[in-house]
Amino acid sequence: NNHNSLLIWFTGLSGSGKSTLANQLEVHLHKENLKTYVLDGDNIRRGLNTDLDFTPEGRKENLRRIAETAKLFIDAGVVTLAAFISPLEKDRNKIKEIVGKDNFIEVYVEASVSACEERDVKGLYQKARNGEIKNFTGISAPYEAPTNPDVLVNSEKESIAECIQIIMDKIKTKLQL
Ligand code: GGZ
Repeated sequence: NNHNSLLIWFTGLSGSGKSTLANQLEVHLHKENLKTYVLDGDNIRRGLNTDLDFTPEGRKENLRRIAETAKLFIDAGVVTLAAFISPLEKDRNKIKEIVGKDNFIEVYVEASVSACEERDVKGLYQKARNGEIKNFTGISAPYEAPTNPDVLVNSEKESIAECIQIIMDKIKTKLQL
């Protein structure tokens, strides 16, 4: 396929730092003259996937469509960064199947529920505790941590800069930069 393209898939709880890392990584990738695009809840769940909810079926279809979309971006030669909770192992396996293992890096952004809840940037954890939001990952819906991710970063223990460094090393190896 296109040897300068790749899907970097971030999985982790709401508020773990997936989108922050994806957005900062773009800057580093641009310095390597790579074309990039970030797919996240803001541009996908509000557009293509507005019809989908957070039930297990809704998430499964959300992630399937994202994987198919990412595949097109990869075909177009774009380093694609996808930041979605993607809580279930079987759904993540399906993504790898759709995109193909060769073009794929799975990054697990580890952070405990208590740390994410303490940050609660959007107030969603509080709403989940109140019962205003149902099926909330980490509170009332499961998160299955990846057992063998390509990259593991811990946003509680490591700074953003350290996480970026770890992920960039992996990308550079994969793209032979
Ligand atoms: C989890 C939810 C929920 C529920 C709304 N559970 O921190 P955010 O706000 O910006 O990111 C979360 C986003 C998760 O959507 P994903 O497409 O990444 O999820 S999945 O991969 O599981 O399909 C959160 C917000 O949507 N949000 N309701 N019930 N997160």
